[in-house]
This record gives sequence, structure tokens and C-alpha cells, in this order.
Amino acid sequence: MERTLAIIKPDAVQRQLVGVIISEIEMNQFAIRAIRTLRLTRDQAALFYQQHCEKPFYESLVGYISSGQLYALVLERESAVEEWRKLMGPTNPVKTGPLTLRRRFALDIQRNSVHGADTATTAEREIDFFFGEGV
Ligand code: IDP
Ligand code: MG
Repeated sequence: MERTLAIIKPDAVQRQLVGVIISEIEMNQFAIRAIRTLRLTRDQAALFYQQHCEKPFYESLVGYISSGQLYALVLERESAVEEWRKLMGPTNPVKTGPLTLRRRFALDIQRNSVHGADTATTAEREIDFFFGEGV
């Protein structure tokens, strides 16, 4: 069993897609081990995405992810990191291929509805960020 950190991003929360996304999570054999809703401050958002601080879209990304309520979730299953990324689909919502969450719900490359950690190590760091140690 492996854990990953998922986020239902503000664009999806605002469009009331939390329920359908959680249904997809449960239908794909993930166990929800923790869940919380919160709004990040700008400083917290800047810290969460600090790996992207050199990118041209960084300021805009920080503004967007701190623009409203989000849901952070700890998901557990076999190969959770890879399986959640597969269910989310590529960063840029494409028009063809499997019907991923991002293909179904993303508005554009930035407002792409869901986040997933990229490795098991990153997942544990992101779980600490949202839930503190002990989760
Ligand atoms: P990921 O979320 O698929 O892991 P990353 O490259 O880690 O993608 O980027 C983090 C987030 O930054 C993306 O989910 C998206 O919201 C935003 N983002 C990535 N690339 C761009 C871009 O080219 N323009 C605007 N926003 C972007
Ligand atoms: Mg990433």
C-alpha cells in the first residue's frame, strides 16, 4: 500500500465538482485516509509550489491556488501515486485519449481541477504540509 496527496482545486470546488471527484476516487479503489478543506494564504501557496518559482506561470499559479477553498486528501491504494496521476490525466487537459478527470473537468492548463504528488517522497512531504506529521 502507498499513499499520495490529492487536491481538489478551487476551480472544481467553485463549480461544485467535489462530490463527483470523490466518487471517482472511491470507484477507483482509493481509500480516503484524511480529508480537509481550507483556503491557502498567498504565502502558503507560494511555499507549496516553490519548486515552480522560476517558471513564468508561478505568480499566476500562486494567485489561483489561493483564490478559494480547496480540498486536500490523503489517498491510499497500491501504486497510489501513479494510479492517481493516471486518473487525473496530463497537466494540460487534452481533447483525445482516456476520459481522465482533467479532460472532463479542467478549464485550462492552470485551472485543471485536481493535483497529485509526482513521487512517493513528494507525497509524504505534501501530506505533512497539509496535515502535519502523524497522519
Ligand atoms: P502537475 O500538476 O500535472 O504535476 P506541474 O508541472 O507540477 O503539473 O504544474 C503544477 C501546476 O501548475 C499545474 O497543475 C497547473 O495548475 C499549473 N501549470 C503547469 N504548467 C502551466 C502553464 O504552462 N501555464 C499555467 N499554469 C501551469
Ligand atoms: Mg507537479
